[in-house]
Amino acid sequence: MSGHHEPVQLSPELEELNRVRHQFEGMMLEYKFGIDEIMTKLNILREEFSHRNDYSPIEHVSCRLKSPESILAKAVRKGLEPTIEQIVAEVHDIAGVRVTCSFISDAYRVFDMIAAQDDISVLQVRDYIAEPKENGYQSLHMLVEVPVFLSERVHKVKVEVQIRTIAMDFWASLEHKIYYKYDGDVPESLLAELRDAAATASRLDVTMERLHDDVKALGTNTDRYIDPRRAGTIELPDSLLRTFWPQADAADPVPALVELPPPGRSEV
Ligand code: 0O2
Repeated sequence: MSGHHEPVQLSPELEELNRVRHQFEGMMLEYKFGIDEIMTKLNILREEFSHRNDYSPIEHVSCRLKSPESILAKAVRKGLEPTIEQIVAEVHDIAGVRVTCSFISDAYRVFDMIAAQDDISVLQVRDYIAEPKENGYQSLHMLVEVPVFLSERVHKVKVEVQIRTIAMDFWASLEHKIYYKYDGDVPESLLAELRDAAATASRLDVTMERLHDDVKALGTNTDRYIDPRRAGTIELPDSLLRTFWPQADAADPVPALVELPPPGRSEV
């Protein structure tokens, strides 16, 4: 028996199918690289804020690559020719990164930090926070282009970054589920409730931001976390200790009647 196999002769149709598959997979890989670049940038910002022990405007970051089925569905919806070139040119949210922030001002802060990076070009901005959609949807969308350094060329990849508050994200996730559950044909009563809920979420965002600003103005640090490795060396301000010791506020605090053990002996 010989170890050599005759090369398998594929039908022209199968060969074409393989060629398109390879091209499509290559395209998806490039979008994945684009996501990787943006995720790295956001994670660097987040870690830098956490290192400074500062308040971070970034609460959470997630990403998704649109599935081939959804890409095709969008291409059909937009009346595109089913070619990779058309898809790349016209479907802008194949690579998606979502940033969740606590407050509306943080969303704009994150936007500015991304837009200010030298290697990023902002291609399009849709500010659904300033101008919510009819259904109540709020979010700040920026379509950016980021260079990806491949072995033989630099490829610029489009990534849609959606920046929103926790309340906006909560609303959008539920609305998205409902929309798909009803296959886009959501009953009017439910749509009205969703609009109401969006208005409530928006009011919550405004109130939370105002409260946060008020607390900031008091100079109270509400954003400090303790690294468990430093638990033994936590700085305990007197004012904080006094709240655990009500007598300390009394005019004549009760002296501690504890007999100290002689030096060198420790009791368990
Ligand atoms: P999925 O499943 O999240 O991927 P464009 O082709 O970019 O000119 P498009 O796609 O309407 O027009 O752009 P837009 O408005 O920037 O929306 C892109 C994405 O934003 C959507 O992608 C959603 O993720 C989100 N989005 C926009 N409007 C709504 C909305 O009313 N409700 C919710 N929940 N999300 C919204 P996909 O492909 O629609 O969905």
